[in-house]
Amino acid sequence: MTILLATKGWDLDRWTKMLSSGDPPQRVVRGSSPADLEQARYAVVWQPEPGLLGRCPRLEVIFNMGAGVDAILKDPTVPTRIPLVRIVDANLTMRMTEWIVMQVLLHHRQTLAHEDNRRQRIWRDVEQPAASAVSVGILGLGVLGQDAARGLRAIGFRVLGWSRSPREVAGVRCFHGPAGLDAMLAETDIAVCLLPLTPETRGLLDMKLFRKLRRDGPLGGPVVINAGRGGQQVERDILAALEDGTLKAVSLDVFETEPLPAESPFWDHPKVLMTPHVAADSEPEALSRYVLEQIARHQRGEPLQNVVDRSRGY
Ligand code: NDP
Ligand code: OXD
Repeated sequence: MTILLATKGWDLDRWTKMLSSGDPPQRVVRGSSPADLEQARYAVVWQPEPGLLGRCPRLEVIFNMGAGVDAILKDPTVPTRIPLVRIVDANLTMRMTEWIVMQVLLHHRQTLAHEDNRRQRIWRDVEQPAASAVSVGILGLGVLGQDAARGLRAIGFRVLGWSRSPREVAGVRCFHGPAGLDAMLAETDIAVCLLPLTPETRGLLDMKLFRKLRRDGPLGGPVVINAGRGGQQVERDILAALEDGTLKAVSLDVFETEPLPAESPFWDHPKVLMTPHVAADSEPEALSRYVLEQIARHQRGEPLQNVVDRSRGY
């Protein structure tokens, strides 16, 4: 069987080697010639060129090499009759939890204030609340949100979580739906976004939402952390909220435009911690193994796992 590999900006030789090493061995093609596309039965993609998947007449499964599938769903030429499988992988999940816990702790332990003092050679204590006094509200209680909640609970934070449908997660106060969001925000000191990008979540992180966060919490102002997608944040509102004190600080891993343009004010903003969309990577070895296992299931006639529900958009 032939796998079409189309992963923007990745080490294609390494991926080709791993994907072709399955049992039985799979043939990997990387081009976009009509002959390659004609043969492809499986596609392994990350942000593929728009129109590419629509030109593969014999495709049986699309594997998206990330957890979020927004880049594929926005291409109207991708055939909807073909199952779209996303990544759910312990390696990726663990990395995201590390990043979220790290960012929450950086704000909780007043790192920006200490860095500011350090630059001015000021030796000063900054008041430190206990983790149990700080509420972290996670927007998105899926695979990643639930694992991040577990990590934050282990340190002692109060954890709240919000989803579309009702959820029960041990140690987490759960909210759902539009009404649930306001109730959660009113108690949230640090809001963490781990939502998929859908029409409902686009632009959700705006001034209106920031104003609903708890104002009298122990950190001296609310904090927003976004590792979902840049399309969920209104960047001019983030900058205005940092300016007028609606937000104390933010951590951003994702941006409206990626790579972040050189002229963006985020690069050197004193209230911003940022990383270049690297909150959770997954090792090519782990992802290739996952794809090959799923292909084997498909060839044995067993159901694929983690198939995206296109009607929900995630
Ligand atoms: P899941 O599909 O497992 O979980 C998504 C969660 O979001 C669910 O709890 C879902 O609710 C909730 N949700 C979706 N729409 C809404 C809505 N309109 N209102 C309220 N809740 C909503 O996804 P993952 O946890 O695996 O991944 C989440 C996202 O993280 C990805 O889509 C991707 O955008 C981002 N990501 C970013 C990475 C990075 O490096 N920055 C790496 C990996 C992922 P319900 O439970 O009811 O279905
Ligand atoms: C993902 C990502 O969706 O890395 O997995 O952004």
